[in-house]
Amino acid sequence: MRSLTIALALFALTLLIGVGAVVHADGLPRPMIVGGTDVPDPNPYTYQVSVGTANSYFCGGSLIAANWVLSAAHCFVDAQTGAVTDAATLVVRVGLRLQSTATIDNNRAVIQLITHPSYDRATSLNDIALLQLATPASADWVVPTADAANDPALTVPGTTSTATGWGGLLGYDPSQSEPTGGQQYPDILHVVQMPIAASEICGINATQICAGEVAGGKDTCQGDSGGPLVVSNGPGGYIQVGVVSNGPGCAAAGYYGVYTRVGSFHNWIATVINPVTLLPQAYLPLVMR
Ligand code: 4AZ
Repeated sequence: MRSLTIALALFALTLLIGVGAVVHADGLPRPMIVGGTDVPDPNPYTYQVSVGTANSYFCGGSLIAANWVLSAAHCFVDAQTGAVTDAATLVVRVGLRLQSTATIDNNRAVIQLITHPSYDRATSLNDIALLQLATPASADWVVPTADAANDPALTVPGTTSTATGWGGLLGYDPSQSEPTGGQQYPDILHVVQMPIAASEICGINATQICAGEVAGGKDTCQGDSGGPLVVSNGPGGYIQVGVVSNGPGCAAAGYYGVYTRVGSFHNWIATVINPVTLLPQAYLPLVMR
């Protein structure tokens, strides 16, 4: 009887902790990513990585090959000076669900950081970067990426898109630089689903995507940058269509999150990851008669 009571208490506790909204000291539930939920265990978003330094994280990314991570250029380029982060200072964490359970096994050193050569700090255009890992992650964790051919059908306005990250949980208005009382960051990876919005509504460039609810409440936010925006790719699968880039405030009504359109950069990604090896040319002797 007692063991059943304990088992029930543990079950109730698991429900409280494991399901969606975290109840805070003031007794009020708070939204997550903004407006999302904790990812389940096991984590279905195996492609999600955390990008940071030895003891912190500041951005997300995705495994697009066992040893290549797709992320955002603005994660690595100083907004004032344009200086690019030294790849040697970076640590990518793979196979992570809880930041607090990260061990040395999750860590990957970065041997190459390539920010897009046309990344523009003023306009946020071409906000995309690639990181080559010193040791590969599991090939099973990789997410396929959109290309120029399939991108239009995958990103039709109204399509449900999914974003994941350990970024800020609290939305705020574009007139603010952060939520009143400060931002809160989760230990558990969060996920949110939002419709892709029409480009004309957001006033974005053709190489960007915007997503979110017109009423607000669901969005990516600071710390989610560089992370993936995916859409369904048949049963159980995903395909990455966006990289978290920027947006006015977070989850405010009438505003949308802005994502780098992955399909627009497929050729750049392909050339960086798989450079064409130029074979030495063989010339036939010119025979004069
Ligand atoms: C950022 O600064 C950022 N609401 C990321 C996403 C969004 C806004 C800002 C989208 O990293």
